[in-house]
Amino acid sequence: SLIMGDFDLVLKCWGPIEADYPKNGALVLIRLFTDHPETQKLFPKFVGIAKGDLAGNAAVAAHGAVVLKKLGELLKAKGDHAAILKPLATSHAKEHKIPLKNFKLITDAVCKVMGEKAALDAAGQDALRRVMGVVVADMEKTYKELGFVG
Ligand code: CLN
Repeated sequence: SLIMGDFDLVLKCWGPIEADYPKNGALVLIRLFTDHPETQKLFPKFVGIAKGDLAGNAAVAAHGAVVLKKLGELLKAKGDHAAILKPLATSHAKEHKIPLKNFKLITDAVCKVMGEKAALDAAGQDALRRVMGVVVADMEKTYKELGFVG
């Protein structure tokens, strides 16, 4: 299907990302916090970190690695991701209280970092946006079941 080709297009460029999850994860979070400063406030553990200190912060790199590792699992599941996505949607709705629109913002940050560090071209970035569109639509079902208005 079209979406299956999309997963493959992104996975083709995943190697350089996977090779250093902490470094690339930090780049994604720093890009997100730079482009959309309000998103940094969604992380209680990152609120106090000054812009200039983000790059050298071990906790930022550690969390960036956690995010990219989970994104890698999602991509490799190629849409068969209910078992991965349900707990992720549940924690982000109930514990972290994250409105869904923020997943679009981090998708843009991943596109930029993959473009720069993994040669994900414009078609690949469009594929990643479609993939994340499916992911977020599936998360929305869980958000609604939980009564969280993302
Ligand atoms: Fe997230 C924690 C994966 C986007 C805010 N996030 C986690 C954990 C992940 C994870 C695994 C730890 C386990 C858990 O709580 O569940 N997050 C992802 C993935 C994406 C993602 C994959 C999208 C690609 N997360 C987001 C944002 C949102 C956010 C939409 C704000 C901006 S980007 N996530 C959190 C917060 C935590 C968290 C606040 C808890 C961090 C902590 O205090 O340890």
